[in-house]
Amino acid sequence: MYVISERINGLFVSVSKAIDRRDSKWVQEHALRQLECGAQALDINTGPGREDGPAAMEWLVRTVQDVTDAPLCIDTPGIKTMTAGLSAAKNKVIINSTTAEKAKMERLFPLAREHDADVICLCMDERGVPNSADARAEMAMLMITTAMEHEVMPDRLFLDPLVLPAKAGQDQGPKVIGAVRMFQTLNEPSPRTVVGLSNVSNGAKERPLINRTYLAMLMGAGLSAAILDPEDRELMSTIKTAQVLLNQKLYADDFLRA
Ligand code: THG
Repeated sequence: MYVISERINGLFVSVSKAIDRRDSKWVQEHALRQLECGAQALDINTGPGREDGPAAMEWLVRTVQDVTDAPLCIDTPGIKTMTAGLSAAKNKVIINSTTAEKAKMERLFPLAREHDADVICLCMDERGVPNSADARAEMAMLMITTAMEHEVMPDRLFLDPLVLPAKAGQDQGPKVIGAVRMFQTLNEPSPRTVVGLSNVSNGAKERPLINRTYLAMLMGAGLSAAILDPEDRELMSTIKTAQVLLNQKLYADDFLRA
């Protein structure tokens, strides 16, 4: 299970304020703490509605890179902000994300080639999010074939079925799990899969419980990566436990500490 920390994200007010005052120390301490908690990569997102998006992204990428060589998952829908982040990056990068919109793919796959980046392919287009596992798999296949036309091979992709809040549409929960299963049949070897886990509990009570329960289910369906909060200790324990139960890690009586 590849753990990408969700918490360098301007959605969080404390992060947004740290970006505003260009507080390197605050950002660096948080990045290091997330890595100590077990994150293997960091999602980097300057947050919504910023006029200084590209400049803020460039600063954020440089600031984080000054203290770690961990891969950065550059998270923005804006092409200018994405380009600024990629140009500043010297660490390994993951483009987060392209959608199945033709115009986005035509811009982002060439950028991935230019910067030797992996790409998250989000199941969404101008008509919105597909409403079934099948429709998500069909859209994922379109992104795989379009990537290949741009010489971005399937092993550079992460397919994201797009997790939606359970509170807004409970029927989407099993559809996303089904999509994760289907994605793995779309190529040989199986393409990697990723989700933004915390979306599922948006607006709900008991957020950590919902997040860790859903992650265990998704791992059972073969999920390979997740953007999540590594500072949630019970969530990280759930990952280790699921890895033991899925025979991905060796059992020992003290597997949680090991
Ligand atoms: N797929 C991909 N990338 C993504 C997502 C995805 N990036 C963004 C998001 N979804 C994953 N990251 C988050 C980060 C924060 C929250 C949810 C998902 C979150 N934040 C609190 C909120 O909005 O209520 C912030 C509240 C606070 O300030 O504490 O829930 O699906 N590829």
